[in-house]
Amino acid sequence: MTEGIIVKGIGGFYYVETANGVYECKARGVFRKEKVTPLVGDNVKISINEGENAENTIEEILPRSSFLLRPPVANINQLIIVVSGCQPSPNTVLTDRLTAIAAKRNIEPIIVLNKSDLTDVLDLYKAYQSTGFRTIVASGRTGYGVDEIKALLEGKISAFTGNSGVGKSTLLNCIDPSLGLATSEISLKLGRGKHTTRETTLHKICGGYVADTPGFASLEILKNEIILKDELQYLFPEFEDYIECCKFFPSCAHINDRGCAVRAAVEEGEISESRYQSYRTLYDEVKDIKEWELKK
Ligand SMILES: Nc1nc2c(ncn2[C@@H]2O[C@H](COP(=O)(O)OP(=O)(O)OP(=O)(O)O)[C@@H](O)[C@H]2O)c(=O)[nH]1
Ligand SMILES: [Mg+2]
Ligand SMILES: [Zn+2]
Repeated sequence: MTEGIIVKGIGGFYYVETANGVYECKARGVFRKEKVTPLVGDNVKISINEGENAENTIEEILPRSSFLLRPPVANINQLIIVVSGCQPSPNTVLTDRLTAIAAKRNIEPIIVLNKSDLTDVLDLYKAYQSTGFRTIVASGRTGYGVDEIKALLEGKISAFTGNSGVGKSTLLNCIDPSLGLATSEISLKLGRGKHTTRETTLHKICGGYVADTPGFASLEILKNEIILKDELQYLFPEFEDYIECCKFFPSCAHINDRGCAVRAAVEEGEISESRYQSYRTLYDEVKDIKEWELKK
């Protein structure tokens, strides 16, 4: 058996990169029965069958260090969340949902504020800088900030994510022009991208692996990653210094004013108002989910 990494999956076929090249494979039927879907980024064992019409098979998926359902990738160390200052306008709730999911899965979120040539991204920069997440101002048009992104890729497996049209593929083309990824103008009338990238593909560049992924639709709701209400606060790292100072700790949900240190920090500008509003939106979504409802 040969070991490799899944770099692409399309219509039931998986493309597995091995030391001897890329093999087109099918997954063993047993994965479907066990409800396991091979993911881009999975390390797998495959059997190679020579000859015409012979099929190569993924026999085993090796243990994952992490995985995400949206974007669908396994074993990434970094989630590079691309936000555009305008066209399409930034969606802070989506961004903050992604940072929370990444934090929960022990994946480092990195915020890239793109299209800085079109608009001032200073307010966004301040909001994310104060979270402690690495925040990079960039432009896929001028190349600004691209070296800073490039420097983070070596030795890592990263995935670019964000709304359709924010410029993920454009930035990747700037990082490595030989990728030649398809990009397209956003629809100015609707103010959103055209879903140009259709599948998740892992590229070996800059001494690491980087996945380009299909963008989210602007109104798409990402609810398939379940977070419990008590853990949500800990997925906002900038809340950490305040949580235990709340008068009703540990039962303060940071929604009501009474003696809440997190709310006081928002009032004083120590915590970004927009991050706090995202926390409230997410809290509203998860407050009725019970631990026993969590699917493994
Ligand atoms: N002005 C400006 N335009 C940009 C920038 N980055 C990307 N664009 C443009 O934005 C449009 C969308 O870029 P894509 O790279 O296709 O966006 P994407 O995030 O890959 O979109 P999907 O594949 O649909 O998810 C293209 O017309 C790009 O030229 C930027 O920094 N500045
Ligand atoms: Mg794209
Ligand atoms: Zn509180």
